[in-house]
Amino acid sequence: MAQGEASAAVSEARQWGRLMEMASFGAIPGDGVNRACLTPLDRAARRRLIGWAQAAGASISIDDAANLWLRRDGTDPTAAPVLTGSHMDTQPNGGRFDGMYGVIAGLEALSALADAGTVCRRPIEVVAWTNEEGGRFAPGCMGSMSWAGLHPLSAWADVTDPDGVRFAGALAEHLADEADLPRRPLGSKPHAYVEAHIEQGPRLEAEGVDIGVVTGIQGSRWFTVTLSGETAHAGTTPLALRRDAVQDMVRAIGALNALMHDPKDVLRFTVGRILVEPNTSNSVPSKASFTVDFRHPDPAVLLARGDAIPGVVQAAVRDAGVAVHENFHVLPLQFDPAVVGAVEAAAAAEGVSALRLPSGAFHDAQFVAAVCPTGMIFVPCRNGVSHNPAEYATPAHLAAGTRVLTHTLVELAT
Ligand code: HGY
Ligand code: MN
Ligand code: MN
Repeated sequence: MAQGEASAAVSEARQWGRLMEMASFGAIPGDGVNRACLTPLDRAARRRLIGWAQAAGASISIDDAANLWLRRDGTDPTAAPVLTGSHMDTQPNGGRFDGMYGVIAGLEALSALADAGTVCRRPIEVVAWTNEEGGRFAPGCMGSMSWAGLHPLSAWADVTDPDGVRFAGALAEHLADEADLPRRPLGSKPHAYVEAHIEQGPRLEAEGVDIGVVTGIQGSRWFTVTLSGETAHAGTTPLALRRDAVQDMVRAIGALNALMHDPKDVLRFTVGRILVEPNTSNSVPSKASFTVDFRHPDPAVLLARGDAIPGVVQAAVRDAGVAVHENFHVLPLQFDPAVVGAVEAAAAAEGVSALRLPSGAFHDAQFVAAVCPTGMIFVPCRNGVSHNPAEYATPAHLAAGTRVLTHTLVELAT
């Protein structure tokens, strides 16, 4: 049977070697990786991926969002392709597997199909989505959201990175550097999408299970809160006369902690990035901004508590001006039952243990699901750690995930 022949051709060693080579593009101490989107490091890693893909007989293309596409033709060129993939960009203090595993697993599936001489009816495509992490340019998932027609690329043109580089400029520079690659339109209609990813949580490892059959993804909302006060001399200005942006930031975060309190510990609330101006020890801060990353699996809670954020901040602040801007908003999602079932059946056929679970992390799959039936495959990661150089998954678990992915792709491409 084609599914079994192709998955049997998956090479654990080849996949692990490619993952370790990819980790060298932006390696940081502790086995970590810092490879932001639309950078020379990102482009070097993409060129390496393209070389491997071409050796496996795939054709290459990119779209206006710089999403990178690797295609294995099928017997029916008119058939909608089956799609897999993930992202190549990392957190600034990231690991070797978040995102990259799903791209390399897709490449390994193409390599295994080539080795097995398996040609499916439908084409199979692997995509590396642009800027999933949102670490350099917020929000994340710009490549998949624009591809899905959910958000125009132009809306993010003036978003800047920490060095003040505009997204539009970085994208234009990237596309110019990759002008030799065939360009394809932004947007397409695949038959289905399946993304492989490390779990980024502890459950599979704790229960000794090989595969996560992902049922859906919780909702996420991102905000930036900016407080505008007045700078003054730290030694001469009485506190009663100050408009201290940092003191009001502390009041605002304290009030948000109260709003987001959840004794069941289901709700996720994170203040991850803080910027202060003029950021010197002896000047009263005139400006403070902080990010809010708020997540919940229940849409009612996500909407009610998220909508309350501006009012809670406004009520808590005493002296500074306040601006609250929401730049990312995605509701909880359930994946397509047929794709979830195909993943579960593939795990059984491959003889590996599996359990159904939701994803706490967001993924490009959350936006691809607006276009076609979508599902995900998780593999265990050590102690559930991710967004951390210590992120680790074993070669055997990664290969089992890729065999299940390959089996699922062939099943869907028949
Ligand atoms: O933040 C997330 O959930 C994803 O890992 N970028
Ligand atoms: Mn990821
Ligand atoms: Mn991530």
